[in-house]
Amino acid sequence: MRLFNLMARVLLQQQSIGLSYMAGLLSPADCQALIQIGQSLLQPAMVTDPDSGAMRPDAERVSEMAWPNRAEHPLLQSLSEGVARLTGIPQEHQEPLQILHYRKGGEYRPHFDAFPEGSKALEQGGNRMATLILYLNTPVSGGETAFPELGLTVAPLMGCGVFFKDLDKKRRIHPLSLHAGLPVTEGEKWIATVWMRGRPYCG
Ligand SMILES: O=C(O)CCC(=O)C(=O)O
Repeated sequence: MRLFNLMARVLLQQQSIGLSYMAGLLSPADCQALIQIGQSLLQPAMVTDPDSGAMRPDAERVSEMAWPNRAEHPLLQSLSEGVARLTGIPQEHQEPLQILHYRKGGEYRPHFDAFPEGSKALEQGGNRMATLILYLNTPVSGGETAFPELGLTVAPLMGCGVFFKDLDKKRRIHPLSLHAGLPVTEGEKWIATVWMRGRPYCG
């Protein structure tokens, strides 16, 4: 993988879902700027309903989210180009970057990012093939991203990120990609998530 910041380095890899946990992807200034963009647009977090493809609230997801328009923020444009270079997945396959804010107690319970067969959401560019979670701050405690089927937990450290594949070789939901944002036990947590589809995104 090519990293979008020359200072970045891979800290941990896990072959079965092509997971890479990387440090130094974003500078502290970029993290702060992304948080500021998010702060101005926050709304209660929702999920993509697999049946309808529309957004809806979900008790599994206790956080607030922002979906900023890439065209309005040069930083989001360069981040999107960097993500395409990093992952080797064309920029057009990316869903718009999502900024998430968890307060103390906030969490995202175990879930898959890919959609089940027959889901209406698949019409928006095929399934989610990969996820990149970027950590924009370091919570005081808690807020790790856990992969329960892999027995793996990665720390939410400012500027770090975790990339993994959501589908297996037969393009079915990869059972090992189950993941969760563990409860933030002190402080707050900010992340930016990029989901990449199998074809150009048309949501
Ligand atoms: O907050 C986290 O660490 C996980 C976020 C997540 O699972 C997602 O955005 O799909």
